[in-house]
Amino acid sequence: MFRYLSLPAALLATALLSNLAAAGDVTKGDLTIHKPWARASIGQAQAAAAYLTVMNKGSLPDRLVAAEGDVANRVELHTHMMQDGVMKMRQVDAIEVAPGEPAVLKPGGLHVMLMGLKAPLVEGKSFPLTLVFEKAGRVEIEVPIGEGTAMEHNMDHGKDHKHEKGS
Ligand SMILES: [Cu+2]
Repeated sequence: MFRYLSLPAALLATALLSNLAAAGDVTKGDLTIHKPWARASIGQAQAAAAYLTVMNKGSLPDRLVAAEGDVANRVELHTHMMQDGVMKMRQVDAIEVAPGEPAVLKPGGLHVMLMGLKAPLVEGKSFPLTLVFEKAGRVEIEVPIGEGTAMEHNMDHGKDHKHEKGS
């Protein structure tokens, strides 16, 4: 049983490792910015969000204190939190990046908020963003647009292979 399962597990591990070295990752000092992405904006939407993971290989904590970019009039660090039973977004002063504890910015959680988009975010394109860390300083990244939608789609399929239809 174990041997039967071990091959797919090994393949999955290989896939995860190659994902971790994805093109577009940016490393500065002890920090690696992994898989930045933003969802394509819809119609005349004025706001959007960018997501990414920050990994810290060092021994000291760092903090993401700001994000800057020409893509929008205002770029802020946000989180989601429940308030009176309603999920709301709130600006945060900083996002901690502790050693060995990746800071994950993702839909429904921490994110880089883009308010007042200067142009729609078009799938397949990308935009530059500057992350400002307390210790590592400024890190320039390029944020692909639309990739995350496809990624989530694949993940949904991975969780449910049955595709059962109700009768
Ligand atoms: Cu927000």
